[in-house]
Amino acid sequence: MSSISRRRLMTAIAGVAASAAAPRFVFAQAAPAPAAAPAATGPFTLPPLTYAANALEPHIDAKTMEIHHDRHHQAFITNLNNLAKSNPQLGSMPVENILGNLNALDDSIKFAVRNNLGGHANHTMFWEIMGPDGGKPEGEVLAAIDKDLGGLEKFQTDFNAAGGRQFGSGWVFVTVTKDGKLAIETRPNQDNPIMDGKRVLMGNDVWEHAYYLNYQNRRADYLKAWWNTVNWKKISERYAAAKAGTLTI
Ligand code: MN3
Repeated sequence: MSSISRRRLMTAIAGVAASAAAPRFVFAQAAPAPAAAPAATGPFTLPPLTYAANALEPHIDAKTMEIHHDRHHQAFITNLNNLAKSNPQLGSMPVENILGNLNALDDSIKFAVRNNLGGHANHTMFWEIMGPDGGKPEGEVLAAIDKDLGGLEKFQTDFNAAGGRQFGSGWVFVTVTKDGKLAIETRPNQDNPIMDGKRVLMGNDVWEHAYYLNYQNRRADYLKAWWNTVNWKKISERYAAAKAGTLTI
């Protein structure tokens, strides 16, 4: 084979390879972008959802889940990684230890850590205690709901009412003691009962971004529908961890 014909052959092969690769390139471009916010490197990472974004439909729509997880939660992660650049201790301490002792932080970062690490802890818990096919409360958790919160129906009514009363942005939680005692508590903004030395069994996000696309101003409807997304198996695990003293965030 002459060098010229060899070159032609190689050019032809390269052309075939390029055209064969082209659809894959287009496909890769068409794939959903991972996260809207740029992925800053650092000690904090966004925990992936363990279920599809549309898995909680029709109660929480896929678009709300994507924006909430990929943008809102990612923004806390990005901010924390930026804070950790000048305050590396933030990335090496357990989250619950930092949140439980915010006053130990320098005044220059206290407010930012409270909001962003609080937001990270709240949303990490939130994704974890939701999921498709979440079952029903049973065993020790149900016994505690009966004993401390007046039974499942009263608990859900009271929890929804507390979430509805939370003015502006915030969360409604169920706290759990080491003895397994439950209580409904609300917090504004991204505050978390960990900041008061407590532990959270479960909680619902009542910021408008959690429901506005689908429910607009109807927070009460969102609070009611949200129960269909609760993963009771995971909540039972958290309850057992709380009693064992191993529940973190
Ligand atoms: Mn939120």
